[in-house]
Amino acid sequence: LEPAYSFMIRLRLPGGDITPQQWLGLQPLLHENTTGILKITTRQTIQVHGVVKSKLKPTLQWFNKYGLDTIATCGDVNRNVMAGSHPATSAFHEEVHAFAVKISEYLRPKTKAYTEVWLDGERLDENAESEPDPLYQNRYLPRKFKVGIAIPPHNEIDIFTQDVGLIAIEENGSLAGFNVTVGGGLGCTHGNPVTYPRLADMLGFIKPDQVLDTVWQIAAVQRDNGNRSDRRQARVKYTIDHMGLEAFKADLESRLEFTLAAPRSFAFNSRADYYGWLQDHKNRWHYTLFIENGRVVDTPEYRAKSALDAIAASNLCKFRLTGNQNIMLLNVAAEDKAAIDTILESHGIIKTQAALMPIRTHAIACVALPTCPLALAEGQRYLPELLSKVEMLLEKYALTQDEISIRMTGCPNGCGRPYVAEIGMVGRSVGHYDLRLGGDRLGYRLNTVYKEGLDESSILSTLDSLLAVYARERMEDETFGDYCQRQLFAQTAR
Ligand code: SRM
Ligand code: SF4
Repeated sequence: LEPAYSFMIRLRLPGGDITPQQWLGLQPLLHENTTGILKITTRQTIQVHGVVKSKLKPTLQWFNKYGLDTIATCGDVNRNVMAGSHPATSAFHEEVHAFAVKISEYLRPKTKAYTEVWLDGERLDENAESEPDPLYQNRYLPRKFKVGIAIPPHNEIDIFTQDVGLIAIEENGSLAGFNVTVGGGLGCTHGNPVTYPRLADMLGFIKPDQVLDTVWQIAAVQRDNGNRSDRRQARVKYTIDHMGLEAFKADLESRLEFTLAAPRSFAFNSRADYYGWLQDHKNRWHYTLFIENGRVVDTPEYRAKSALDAIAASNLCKFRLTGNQNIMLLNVAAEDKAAIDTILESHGIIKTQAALMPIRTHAIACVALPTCPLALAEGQRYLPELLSKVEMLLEKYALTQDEISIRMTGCPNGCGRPYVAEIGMVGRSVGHYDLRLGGDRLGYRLNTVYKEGLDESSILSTLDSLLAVYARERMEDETFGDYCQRQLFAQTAR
């Protein structure tokens, strides 16, 4: 006998793409081997929980049958590569989005252990030397490593929170290259000031054919310089703060056959998903479906899971997961829109989604309790309920259409990226959160702790007072985050 271990499993889905066939293929497995709930994560992939040890191997074999794997979705390696999801953001969206798969493959650990252990692949000779891996060698990276690609003007992936960010730059209607950012990261520990959330620095500009080398070599700089004795100081952000940005860049350029050019100009104008139908430059249609905190479930009014299963069965579109934990129905031909609309309508999606306030559809919460072993407080199980009370405050002050970004995590690790929200709530203990305010709407600025360890009534009374004055005194087009920054923190920042 041994303890009843059960596992969370995450798929590798660079850029969030999953085919309808793969989606359908996962469904019987969900019921047989997991808690039955498919969870869309903040890095555009899928997690399942509750896989008991004896079901691990059959589950991974099942994934393999549908061309899916879980390689490098956890551990000190390059994680799921994110990329702005909406094709309507740019005429060269597809060209840029494709880099997610290329980077994921290029930085994927080359070991065949996955095949050997889980897929009954050919066993390695016991006496063989360890498998060579040019990037991870025999030691992997000091810590997890995250790469994201933003396609302006949309910053859905929160580019400045990624270890490595690539911002696509358009010039004369085509892709000129990418601005490269380094050193974003959010995790920290309560009471440990040497850990902190940090926004990335701008490193320079590269051409499209320099992307793979650049990202690979940044990982190599981190491999060789990152802190291997203290995991709390091991992310790229600390390596940069320790070495200095110039030294980090010099080390990188000494490994490349080119130097980085000066960064080019760009601007973001949105970060939340564009819900409903939107047409792209090729006249294809795309529908974004709201999935609260990424949990794909049916409720009586909003039968999202059944709708998605029916749409997958119709095979009229592709599926793409977004960095805001939602799902897109991609590449719908004009003549197929009506069929999809019928499914969406009959499952309550269109009507219910249209009635939701933007504060809810733009919110993010991490998994937290009961499955996350690091959770100090609730996340996705609680935010929807709290939001109903915040919505009453918005009604009181005629702010129901304000697109305030609110994010909650059950601990300071930052899985729901709460440090770049206008209202961030970070769990301290059961029922208590640090209330962080003053982030901007687009992800350019970190928020600041306003009050520590608040319970629900204190969160609501604090927001009540602030929203009352915001509604009355805000400047034209001023967002709640900018208002809080100006009123609450401008003095301390000076
Ligand atoms: Fe995360 C650890 C869930 C995105 C920072 N994260 C965890 C673990 C695996 C807990 C653990 O180590 O045992 C959580 C699993 C909970 C569960 O029960 O499923 C967990 N993280 C998640 C997800 C599922 C949150 C969600 O609700 O969507 C996201 C999965 C992403 C994916 O598909 O790969 C998730 N995690 C993030 C992000 C956001 C992002 O990547 O854009 C961050 C902040 C950005 C960053 O990395 O700095 C994040 N997770 C962490 C950290 C803190 C890392 C640090 O530098 O300190 C940990 C703890 C750790 O690594 O020691 C962690
Ligand atoms: Fe768990 Fe903390 Fe991440 Fe939430 S933020 S999923 S509580 S590690």
